[in-house]
Amino acid sequence: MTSSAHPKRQDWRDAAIAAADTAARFITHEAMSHRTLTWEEKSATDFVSRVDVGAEERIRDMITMRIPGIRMVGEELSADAHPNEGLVAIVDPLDGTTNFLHGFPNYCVSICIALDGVPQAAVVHDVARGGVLHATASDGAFVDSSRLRVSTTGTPARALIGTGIPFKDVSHADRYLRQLGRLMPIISGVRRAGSAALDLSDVARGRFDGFWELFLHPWDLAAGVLLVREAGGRVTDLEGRNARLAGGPIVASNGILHDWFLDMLNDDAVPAPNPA
Ligand code: 2AM
Ligand code: CA
Repeated sequence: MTSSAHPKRQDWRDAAIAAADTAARFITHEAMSHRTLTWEEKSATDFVSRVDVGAEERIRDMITMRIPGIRMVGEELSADAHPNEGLVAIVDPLDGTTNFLHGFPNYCVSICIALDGVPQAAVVHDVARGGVLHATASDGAFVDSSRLRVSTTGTPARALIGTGIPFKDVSHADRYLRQLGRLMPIISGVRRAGSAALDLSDVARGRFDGFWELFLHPWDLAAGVLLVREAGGRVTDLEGRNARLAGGPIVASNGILHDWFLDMLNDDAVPAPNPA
């Protein structure tokens, strides 16, 4: 156990798995009537429904009952709470709301338990397709009971890269399109599936060799960061510093491709030679 791993982390993981399961059951039930849901606008392209809120209420009730003294940092009910102080549950009750509202089967529940800014336990429950990904600090990452490992791809031409296209703050669009333009001709493919937590999960399970997005909130990234690290990958900002729970730009990879990936994403850097 490293100094950053807390002895209670497995209890916290079990509480997070149970809370995510409760929320997933609720979301699955509500998915049958997704066409009649009211879309409320958080901004012109960012929506929320009573399903997001109902799922977060269920998670909050279970987590605070099972982990006394914990604070919630939740996308819908406590988004302004600070993710870096004390014992917190960083929660996206429905990551991929736009997908959910369209009946596109790529959405999940994401919960990270962190202590003083260090992730201790993480769960990403893949609601539409099934599967519970979980990790505890220093003990590895798993899907159900199978160990997760990042990919071993070291050749950019074979890399499948996930991304999030800016959808709210389009001031990032030019920078993003330059990044995409440099990567597109030399990698195997780019995918934008609409749930950052599932994108990071796909890096952890070796389906994606990398993932980047220019702005993410704490609840989009917290659980996925621990999954990728515990599966042997790397998660940083665009400068290569460890990704922070407070949010911002994010670059995740299998580790082997990371320095090359950072070079490709930075405007002023000369792309490194092919690492293969
Ligand atoms: P959400 O569904 O929890 O809001 C990063 O792309 C994140 O942005 C996604 O995980 C998703 O989280 C959120 N998001 C909100 N609106 C979006 C949109 N119109 N397209 C893509 N992602 C969106
Ligand atoms: Ca959400």
